[in-house]
Formats: sequence, C-alpha cells, structure tokens
Amino acid sequence: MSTIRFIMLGGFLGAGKTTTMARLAKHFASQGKRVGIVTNDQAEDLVDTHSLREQGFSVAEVAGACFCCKFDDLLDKVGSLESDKHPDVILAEPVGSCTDLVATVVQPLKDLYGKRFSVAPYAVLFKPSHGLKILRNDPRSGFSPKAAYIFRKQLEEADAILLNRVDELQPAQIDEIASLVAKEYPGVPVLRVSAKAGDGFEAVHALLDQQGAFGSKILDIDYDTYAEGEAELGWLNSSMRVSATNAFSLDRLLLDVVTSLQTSLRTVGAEVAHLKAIGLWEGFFGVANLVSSDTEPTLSLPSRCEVKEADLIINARVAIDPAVLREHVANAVKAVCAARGANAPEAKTQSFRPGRPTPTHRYAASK
Ligand SMILES: Nc1nc2c(ncn2[C@@H]2O[C@H](COP(=O)(O)OP(=O)(O)O)[C@@H](O)[C@H]2O)c(=O)[nH]1
Ligand SMILES: [Mg+2]
Repeated sequence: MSTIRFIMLGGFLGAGKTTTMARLAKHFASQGKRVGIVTNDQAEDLVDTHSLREQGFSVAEVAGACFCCKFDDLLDKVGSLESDKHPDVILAEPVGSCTDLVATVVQPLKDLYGKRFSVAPYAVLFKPSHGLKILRNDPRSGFSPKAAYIFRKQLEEADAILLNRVDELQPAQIDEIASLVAKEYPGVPVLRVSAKAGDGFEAVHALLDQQGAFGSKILDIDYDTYAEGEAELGWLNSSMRVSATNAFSLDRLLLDVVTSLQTSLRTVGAEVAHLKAIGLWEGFFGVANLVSSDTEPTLSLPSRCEVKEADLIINARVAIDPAVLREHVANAVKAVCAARGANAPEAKTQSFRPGRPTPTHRYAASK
C-alpha cells in the first residue's frame, strides 16, 4: 500500500491557511493527484469547510477542539476520506490559535502511523498584520502577551516559515519582517509568498516535497500561558437564514456585516484576530474576511449574485468576552438586515472561550 502524503499547515488566525490549502489542492489536482482536506475548529459549521467544499474539494471537518486534543477524530476523518476518495494527499488546517502541533500531531503521526502516512515538512504561515507588531515587541499589537506567546510558539516549531501577503507589502516591510524572523528563528528557511496571487509557490511545492528529518522541533512550552492566551480570543459561530422581499447583493451584505462588526468592535477596543462571513444560496457563495482591527475588510471570494434569501454563517475570533461578542454580532446583523428590508429571525449562535488544550498524545522528544 502506498503512503498518503500528509501536509499540515500552521499559522495564526487569518494568516492565510485556507487560501494556501485551496491553492495547493488545485496544484496537486493538476498533477493528477487526489486530494482530501481536513478543517478544524472549536465547533461545527465552519466557514472554511463550506468555502472549500463550494470550491469543489473533498473536505472533512474535525470540530469541538483542536487536532491535538482530537487526534483520534482526526484519524477517523482522514480514514473516511481515504475510503471515499482514496486521496494521495491530505491537507490539514489546524485551529489558528493552536500550537505545540509537532509534539502532539506530527510526532504521533510519524511514530504510530508511519506506514500509512508520509508527513511533509511542517510549514507555518506568517501573518504580517499582527506578526510585525508582535516581533517588534510593539505594545499596541492589539493582543495580550499571552496571545502573542502563542503566535511566537507557532513559528518556533516550524520547519519553514511562509511570509504571506507579499502582494500587498512594501519591499521594506518584507525585508523588516524577514530580518526580525531571521533574528528570532535563526536558520529557519523563510519563503516569501502570496497565497492569494500565487507568488513563491514553486518554492512551497519544492519544500513540501522534501523528505527528511522534519517535524522534530518539540517546543518547550508553558501550557498555562498557552491556555490563557487561547481563552482570551473569544470564539463565535452564528448561522441564520436572511430573507428579504426585494433582491439584495449577497456580496454587499457580507462586506457590510464584517465592516459593521469592525466598527462596533473598535469602539470597545477589542482586537479582531479573524472575522469571516460566508453567504450561500442555490450553488452561489461569497466570503468576506477581516484579519485585524486595522485592515480593510475584503471580499475574498465574490458570489456576484443578487438574492432574496441566503444562508449566512459568521465565524469570529476576537479578543473579547464571548457574551459581548455575541451582542455585537446580533446588532451588526440586525442593522445590516434593516438597511435592506431583510430579516434573519432564527439565528443559531454559539459563543465561548476555548477550553484548556489537553492533547491526546504529547511526545517530549522527537522519535
Ligand atoms: N492580499 C492577500 N490576502 C490574503 C493572502 N492570503 C490570504 N489572504 C486573505 O486573508 C484572509 C484570511 O485568509 P484565510 O486563508 O482564511 O486564513 P486562515 O484563517 O489562516 O485560514 C482572506 O481574506 C484571504 O483572502 C495573500 O497572500 N494576500
Ligand atoms: Mg482557515
């Protein structure tokens, strides 16, 4: 039996993991390889899962906790993709506030399932909007030192760091990030990429094809700080049906929801780690994103359609009490619906602080 190539991509919330996985999935498919994708978050009904499925990929979702705490579930989901789709490659996206993945996922996969999977080098995406401030030790990074601790630990366990979004960075910013990264993580290859535009991806393909002693950087990590940092980032998922008498632009609605939330969260000084909204209707879909309080909301995948009804899903990670986040989301949806004579009467919402990570396996030394 041939082994499946297992590629997990790390990186903070909003770093570009899903965008990168979609690009890689297309690349492998163009080589005639079958691809399965596994997404992961704290609860079900993920914008990422819907967005990747709508793009035509085979996706399974591990919900309820991160891969490290749901290791057996990860294996089950990969198993179901294996029996249905016979993938040559599995792409896996962990929760963006999760770290210590080498000790808890990569090492157990290599040690316990080495005959089934060949595990690729572990690449971690660097998110410039928060990362530059964190590596500069700027006190206005928007997050507490505990959340910044997670950001740094994610990079520390990487075999390679993908400096993302070079399409919109100035050359001087790219150079500054590259030198800060080189100083803090000496010897780690830094690839300059744009997951959106595709720059630098030949080097990413070459990196991910490499065989060798990768995935062996076991972190020295304080789980109390990690757990507290993760819990600071309130989690919310809200799903609803929006209906109106007159047709409205689905894309405008998605952008307005995200923009309205950005404005209201700014008034209470709550830093956004990642806000995303997907709108789905009759085979059409659009996705809007906000990756920090100071960046522009973007329509990452436009639907270009006018609808009278749509299913709207909002996923949010914000440095705020989840109960307060819930109110902000409800108010934003209400205002945005009112502006187009629409309503969304039965929103289903979950919001909470993620619990302490308790990994299924943790390898204290690499095998
Ligand atoms: N300009 C630009 N935007 C990007 C790039 N990569 C991702 N994004 C955008 O950043 C947002 C978050 O990306 P996503 O892949 O969902 O991040 P994830 O949370 O790590 O999965 C989306 O709006 C993407 O379109 C990039 O290389 N350039
Ligand atoms: Mg994602």
